[in-house]
Amino acid sequence: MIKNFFRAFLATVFILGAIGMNAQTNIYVYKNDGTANKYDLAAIDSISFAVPQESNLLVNPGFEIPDDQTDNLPAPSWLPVDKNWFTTYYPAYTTNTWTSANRVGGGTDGDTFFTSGNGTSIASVRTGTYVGRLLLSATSGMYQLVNVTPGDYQICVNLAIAEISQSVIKSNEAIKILSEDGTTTYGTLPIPAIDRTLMTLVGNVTIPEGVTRVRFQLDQRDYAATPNGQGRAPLMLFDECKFCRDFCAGTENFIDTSGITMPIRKILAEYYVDADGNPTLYFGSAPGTITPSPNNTAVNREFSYLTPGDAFKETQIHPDPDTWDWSYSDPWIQAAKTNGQVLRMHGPIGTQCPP
Ligand SMILES: [Ca+2]
Repeated sequence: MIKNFFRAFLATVFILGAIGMNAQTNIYVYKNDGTANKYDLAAIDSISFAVPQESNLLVNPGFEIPDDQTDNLPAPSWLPVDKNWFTTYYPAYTTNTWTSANRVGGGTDGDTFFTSGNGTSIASVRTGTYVGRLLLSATSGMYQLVNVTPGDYQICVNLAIAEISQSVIKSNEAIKILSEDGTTTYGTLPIPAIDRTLMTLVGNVTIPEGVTRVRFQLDQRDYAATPNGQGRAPLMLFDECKFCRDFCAGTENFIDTSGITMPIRKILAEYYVDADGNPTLYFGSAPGTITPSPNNTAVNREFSYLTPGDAFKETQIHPDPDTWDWSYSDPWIQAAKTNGQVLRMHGPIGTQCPP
């Protein structure tokens, strides 16, 4: 009896000891890159593969509550960036070497932005009726104040840049997470200098201890006093901005711009082939030049299929009953071989050689 009790006592002690030794307050997720994430068990509510509802901290993130299209009344929740912020945040513009970084120029429209609902340049970026718009040739910006707790946040912004022909997209503009007064930078998301392309920018920022409020800011600078107007700001359009704790769910619904620069022939080769790799769709160009142009790099980059305009017609190849002339057609054959293209000959009978 005592023996059994003693055994039970020992077993109990052992179990308690094991629990005591192994009691953990953290859980670790090991990733295949060799790193691991640590989570506090007390802070975990549940673990799931389901994508959680995002909690976008921005109000009016798609600018669907518009302003009054004037310079004076910002859209609800979005505030204009005062022009003095630019000259405080960036070193003053002192020379006309407009290519140097971190300058800010004239900016007579320093605090203007407005929402816009029309114009062909925004058709591809707009969701809903309106987008936020930073003016062409204006130093301008908009921001929201967001209550935060220290930790990791994600930024997601739909962005389109237009009117580059009248301006220069600076390579050092960025979406910013700043202190409430705009003087401290917690994180930036660089804006690529790409014209007329819908971009979805995604980035992360860590809010440090002690910070309870930040400003989520979209801005750009115009360098008015530059040679030949080279420093003019383009038109920037924003829509569906997100600022979320940890990460923004639903980013899979953003349009992925990574493939937009893919040449058409590469898209066809990747997505329009049968099981044996044979093309199921041909998409090409009909160059009007009589001989292939070595400088026609856009055609060769984009198209795997060509129909030369006149080089294979009877007027070139067989201009009279005794003459055969391959001087125009042979270079096309050679160029097509060099560039890996299929040629569809337009001829030999055409409108230039009626019977
Ligand atoms: Ca919108």
